Amino acid sequence: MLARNLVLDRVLSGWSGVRLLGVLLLVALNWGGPAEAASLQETRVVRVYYPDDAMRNRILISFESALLETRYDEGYHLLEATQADVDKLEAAGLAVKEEPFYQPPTRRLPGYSCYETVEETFAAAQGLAASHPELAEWTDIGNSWEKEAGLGGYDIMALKLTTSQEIVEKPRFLLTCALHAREYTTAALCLDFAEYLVSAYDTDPDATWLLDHHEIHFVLQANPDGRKKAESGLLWRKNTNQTYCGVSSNFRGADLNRNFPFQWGCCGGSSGNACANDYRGGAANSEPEVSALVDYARSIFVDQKGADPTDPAPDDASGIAIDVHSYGELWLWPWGYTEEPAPNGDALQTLGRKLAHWNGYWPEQAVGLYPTDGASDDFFHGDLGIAAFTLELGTTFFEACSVYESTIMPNTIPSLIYAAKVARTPYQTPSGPDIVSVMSEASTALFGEVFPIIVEADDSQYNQINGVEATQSLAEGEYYVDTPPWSGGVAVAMSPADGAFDSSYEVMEASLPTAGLSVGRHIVFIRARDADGNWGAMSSLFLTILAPPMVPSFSPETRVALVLALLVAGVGLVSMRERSLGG
Ligand code: 0X9
Ligand code: ZN
Repeated sequence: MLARNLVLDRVLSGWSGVRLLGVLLLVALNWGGPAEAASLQETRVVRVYYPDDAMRNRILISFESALLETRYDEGYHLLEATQADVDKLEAAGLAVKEEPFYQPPTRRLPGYSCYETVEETFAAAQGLAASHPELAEWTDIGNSWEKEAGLGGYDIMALKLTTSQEIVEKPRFLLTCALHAREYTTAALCLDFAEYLVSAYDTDPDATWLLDHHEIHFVLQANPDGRKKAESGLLWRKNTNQTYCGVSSNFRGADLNRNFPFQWGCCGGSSGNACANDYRGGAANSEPEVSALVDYARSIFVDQKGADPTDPAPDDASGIAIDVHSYGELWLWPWGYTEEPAPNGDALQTLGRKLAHWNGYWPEQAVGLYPTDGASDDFFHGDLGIAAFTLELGTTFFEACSVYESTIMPNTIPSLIYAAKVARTPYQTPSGPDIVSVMSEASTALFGEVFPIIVEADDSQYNQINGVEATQSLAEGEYYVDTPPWSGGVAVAMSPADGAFDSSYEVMEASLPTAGLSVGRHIVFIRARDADGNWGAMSSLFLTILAPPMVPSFSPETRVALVLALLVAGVGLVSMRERSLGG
């Protein structure tokens, strides 16, 4: 409809004779039906301004199929609206404005060169595993619908990053990406994060201990059949299940983010219409893409929660899952199926506000966007007890590479690094302070020297645009050399640089004696505690101990020559002295 309008616009905007011809053409096209009915179907691009988030979400739900983009910063949606739509919006008291210069995104993956195709994503991940077998493993965990049906299709693949370092229990962090096919930025962000971790291992101290002490799992293309459709320029969201809505219909398939086996179809948060964009599928977990994710999640996470939704996971439960979507600039946490907060809701909110600190996204309980049932985050949290989030990246499905590369990726990777840091105890650590920078200038010390550790710690790194997070003064700081507390390391206290722990921001320092350390590279873990007793996330630095300068050693011949030279010099000096005394 939009394309046809643009063509007609161009025809109609010229010389008035052409305009008349255009009108005649329009009438001819609609011959046999009232011209007025046809004009009611005409669409144009309009801005709809919303006064608050509740109205923003209501418009999202009611006009989903007409939605082109959301301009969160400027407070309006862009809709491809009919006159009837405009009348409805204006009757609801909303300001509607023409958008005459709307440029539709070029809906072709080749125009979006920063986004890998399914094949390119798989090749990149396989390449990581081949070039870094000590860090990365690439595994087939199931089939797409088309593969299952014998129609080609794809494997569902998982990339696991960790080192073979022996740690009693490594917490797990799972990222699922591109569950909705058209959300281009999602697989790219996950792949970029994986590539960052592998390339920074052994170079960046945090990336190093994150892979030494954790398992980070990625399903980079969770809906490859659908993604293939989206790569052709279609705004495809669901999988391509041909048994739903007609074998060759472009409306076919199940919404994989409504098919998870937790409160499936419970609460009006999904559709029973097979052609709808939020069709929940024939049964809970009916889609092979979803059952691959469910089985994989159950294989890597220990179930830490009772079956009843009101059973809380223990405070010290471990594990995080982030399902990466677009768009909306949101961090969402369970529940999505009910207005009730999840039993671990306060802790999820604290972590959500912390994750939102880095990329500035809006943190809220998922139902606040609109109700959803059978969504991934409710399953990961409700079934397994892990901390689960939906991350909505950016402001449109086919996001320009310039936006992805300049904003989305650099601002969001720090959030993902933070999530990895707290995967051990995601309901506890986010309440604690962060080490925001390491100020020690050197990264080497001579054996036996004292090495000064200086860091900044801050308890208030939360995004507080949606509610206030309590913060406290700092109360304690400590460091560990090579062995962190969870592996039995020994803590050494740090002091406040200004003499007192009395503020939520402190510079902390310590003098690390190096005499007991071996020559070579060490990793120093640093953390701080607030006055409520919450220890925050670890940060780290590399410290290389250099061998002290040696006493020079000489060969026997050189030694003889040196002694002779000294003797000659000594005799010379004595005779000079005697001569001068005698004279
Ligand atoms: O509708 C969805 O599945 C998500 N939005 S999207 O534009 N990526 O399709 C939002 C899901 C929100 N609900 C939960 N996270 N439970
Ligand atoms: Zn999505």
